[in-house]
Amino acid sequence: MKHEDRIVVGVIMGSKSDYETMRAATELLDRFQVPYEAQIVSAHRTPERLYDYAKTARERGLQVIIAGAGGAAHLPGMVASMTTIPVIGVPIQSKALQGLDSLLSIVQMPAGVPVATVAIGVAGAKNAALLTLSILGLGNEAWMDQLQDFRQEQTNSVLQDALPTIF
Ligand code: RP5
Repeated sequence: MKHEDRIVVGVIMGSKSDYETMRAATELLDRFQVPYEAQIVSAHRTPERLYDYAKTARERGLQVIIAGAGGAAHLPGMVASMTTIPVIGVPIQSKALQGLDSLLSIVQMPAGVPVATVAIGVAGAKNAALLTLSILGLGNEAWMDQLQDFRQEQTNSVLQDALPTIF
């Protein structure tokens, strides 16, 4: 099933090292056949790339941006400050503080510039992709149906789970 040809989602991350986590998002986008682009955009190491990315996102047709960053995780907030496209922030699990630093950096935005912040690590990356589907699904019934099917499969799988017998 083909929904869209043009790229509608941008997946960005502060470092190549974030990909291990962020691939959980891109794998789900692949599964739902969402056309996306993925690249490294660092708030601190490539600030001009960040500026260009955020400033051109809307005219390039992006509808959602998923931004993963760790530590002093300024990427999602800085992108959100320069575009009105929804930005979903994924806190990467940092080594020093296990991602609590990333979470607080991303979630504590000042009123006026929202970032939809998800959980730390792989769970957050997956949910960022699913939330993206929910947003895109508002304008695309086929994607919303696929998301509904995904949820049903998940429910069925849990209903079939059984615990080991305890003697
Ligand atoms: C952040 O610094 C990145 O998002 C990454 O999570 C963290 C560490 O980056 P590396 O030192 O692994 O490149 O900007």
